[in-house]
Amino acid sequence: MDKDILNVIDRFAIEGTPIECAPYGAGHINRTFLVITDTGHKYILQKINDHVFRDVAALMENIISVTKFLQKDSEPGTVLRFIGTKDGSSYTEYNGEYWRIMDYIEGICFQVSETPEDFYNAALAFGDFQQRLSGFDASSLHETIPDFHNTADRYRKFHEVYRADRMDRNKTALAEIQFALEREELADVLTGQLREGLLPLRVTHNDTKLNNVRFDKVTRRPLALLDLDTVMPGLSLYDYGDAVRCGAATADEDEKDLSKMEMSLEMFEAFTRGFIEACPDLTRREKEMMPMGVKIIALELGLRFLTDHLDGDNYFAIHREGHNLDRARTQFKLVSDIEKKWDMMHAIVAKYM
Ligand code: GN1
Ligand code: MG
Repeated sequence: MDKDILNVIDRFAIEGTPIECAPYGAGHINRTFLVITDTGHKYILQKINDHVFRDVAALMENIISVTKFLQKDSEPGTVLRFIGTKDGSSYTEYNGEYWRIMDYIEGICFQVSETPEDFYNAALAFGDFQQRLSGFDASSLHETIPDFHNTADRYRKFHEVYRADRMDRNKTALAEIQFALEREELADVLTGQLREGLLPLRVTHNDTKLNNVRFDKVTRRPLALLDLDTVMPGLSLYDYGDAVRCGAATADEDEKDLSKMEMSLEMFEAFTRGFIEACPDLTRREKEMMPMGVKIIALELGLRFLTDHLDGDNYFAIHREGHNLDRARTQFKLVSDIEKKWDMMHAIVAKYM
């Protein structure tokens, strides 16, 4: 095992001595390892990406206060539990890098939903998270990534990168740039309604991908939500929209064969039903805007991938040339399919109003 990593682990009050430490998971942002100790305990060790999360102390404060709040009336093992350092901090700085450790939660994650039933169960988990945090003071949270789901601001950054064309890559993505520009008027649809008080500000998870839900291997019921890094004040539609964008999609986020990428209405319905059921707090307007939530989040993520491609891949880790462009294309294909199925999506939501 790497000596520096052992030194880092040694600072935390874990049980046993580490005997194994291996890269783990499919995240794009932090570096994640599974650590096993001689007493059989399993932990997740993460190096926090402080390029993305500029204020690590604020990030950890958010996570600790939300997990403590949720732990109050939860079964053990259903809310992330962070292991403090021996001197009582929730993270440690080592050679200018930031590290934290949490309990490993046994179970499985899905990259793509296998059945509508699984996806309905995921919706119950995300809806329940939303519902339970309606009693939490959103204003006490730090905005760890300012303007994270502010689509208009994502467009502003896109225009900046596109105008500069520093990497000379605009020419590789003309159709995608056109696609994004044609839909720019959508950018402020949800944030505008928030400003006017038509949509409520809530505590949101902000990264509600299916693979951030831990499921029980046997019962396939949701156990816990993972990756609370982006817990911030936000809109329920961002959480709902991102979950559907990811879990109702029929292909992986970086699928190159665009014909495989569609939005499954069956999955859309399963998630919508579960989310509305688990979160009775949702207002009529929030429900009416559900299809818009999915569309805007898919558009926004496609735009983020596209911007990162044009800018030289500084944000999302890539594993092949053009990876972020492929990801952008796949999201935009999903947006097109949502546009085709627009009326059907509204008809489905109406069934559960
Ligand atoms: C990033 O690293 P991961 O997979 O948890 C990103 C999300 C994107 C997602 C797309 C902090 O999440 O916003 O939806 O990639 N997280 C951050 O796969 O930017
Ligand atoms: Mg994640």
